[in-house]
Amino acid sequence: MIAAFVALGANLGDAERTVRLGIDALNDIGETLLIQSSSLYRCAPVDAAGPDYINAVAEVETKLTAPALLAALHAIEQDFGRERPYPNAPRTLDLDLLLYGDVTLATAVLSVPHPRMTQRAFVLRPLLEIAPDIAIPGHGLAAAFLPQVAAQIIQRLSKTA
Ligand code: PH2
Ligand code: MG
Ligand code: MG
Repeated sequence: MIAAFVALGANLGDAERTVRLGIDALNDIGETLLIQSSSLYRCAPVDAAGPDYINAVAEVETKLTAPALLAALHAIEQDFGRERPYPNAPRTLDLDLLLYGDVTLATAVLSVPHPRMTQRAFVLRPLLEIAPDIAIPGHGLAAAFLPQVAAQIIQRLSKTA
């Protein structure tokens, strides 16, 4: 089993409900177990426009390959009515694969670690809530990047599980 971390984000419709249901949906992926999930966070959009986001991070353990896990995440996004009219458009549900064990890979369809994760409070804060000592392959401790994102507006909401 590989430990993987998934970022959830939503800023259309009932985003809190969607992120909670999205976390539940991770447990329905084949050969994959939901291990833990962070609180929900309300976050100003970063490099994007539109309503505030609800963000969270979940840890899963999976027997799937990274591409197969990514395909399962995309299938869940489709179940929630995801449309992609333009890059970073507001979305019902976005599921990003942040970390897949200690694997580093960059292909046309998938890069892990997620290339922008060290620059985003909406990823780092929930990730560090559930995995305070986590290292990002090639980058060192995730916690070391918190000072660089301190100016991003983010508010912790209730615990999800
Ligand atoms: N996702 C983006 C771009 N900007 N900002 C916040 N706060 N949360 C997100 O999930 C997010 C974003 C592209 O995926
Ligand atoms: Mg994203
Ligand atoms: Mg995405």
